[in-house]
Amino acid sequence: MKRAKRALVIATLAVGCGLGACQPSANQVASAPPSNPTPSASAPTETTIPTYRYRVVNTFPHDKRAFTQGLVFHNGYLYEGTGLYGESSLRKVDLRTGRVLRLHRLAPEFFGEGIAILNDKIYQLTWREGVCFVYDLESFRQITQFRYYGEGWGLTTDGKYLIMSDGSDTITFRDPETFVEVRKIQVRAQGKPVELLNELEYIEGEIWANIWYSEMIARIDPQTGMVKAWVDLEGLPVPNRASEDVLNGIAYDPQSKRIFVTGKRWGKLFEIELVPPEPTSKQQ
Ligand SMILES: [Ca+2]
Repeated sequence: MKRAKRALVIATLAVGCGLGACQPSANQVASAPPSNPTPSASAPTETTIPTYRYRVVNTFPHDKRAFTQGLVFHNGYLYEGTGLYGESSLRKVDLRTGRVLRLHRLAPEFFGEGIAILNDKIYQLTWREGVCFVYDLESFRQITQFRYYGEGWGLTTDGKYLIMSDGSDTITFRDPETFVEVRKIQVRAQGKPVELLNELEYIEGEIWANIWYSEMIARIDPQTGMVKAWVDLEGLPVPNRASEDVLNGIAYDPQSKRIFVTGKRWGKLFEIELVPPEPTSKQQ
């Protein structure tokens, strides 16, 4: 279950401190970009990575039972993949009402993960089952499935390749016809690995990635893997939020340039606009 992942991240933060500075809790991870530790005399003098904040433009209802693992906006509708064994699903959702318009339930032995839409097909990863399901966009009928090695976390597309995360600092590009790996990038912020990359979205030539168990989104250069900017989403007004109900859903409407975010079992989905950092202010 995902609780195992939580134990893993706490262990990583407590022991490995692999994200830059040792962070004892998820909240504290959220309060500071993991790769923007306080500069010290010995720190390399690299350009500081800017941290964007946000403004909520619209708020929409979201199914509190949806353990969101993948989110896409396509031709006027939201598509969502949800997780947990026995509860995983693929959904077509009306943005305004949150109503589920089409639903496909995964067999109980599959834990659904990220989704992407490419060439009128929906791709859906599974966490530890090593299977990517491929469905017809309109009918949700399964067309085929692919096998892969390792875990499946986030999925998106640049219009040519499928782009996949697995919880590490690695993102792989895959051929949508075969799911064969074409290339991979290692995600780095100021030279340090950025791990726990989760739900993905390709936005205007960048890969956006939720950092699991934090409120941070990394904006990644798809060629080099370098983090170009952070988006700090701490403080989104999510009612009745439990500890596992983490930020985990980014969708983008390229027609209207709208950005949507939500999380696991959040009762709300937010349309946000970015607020750039003050040019003269010190980074948080
Ligand atoms: Ca997404």
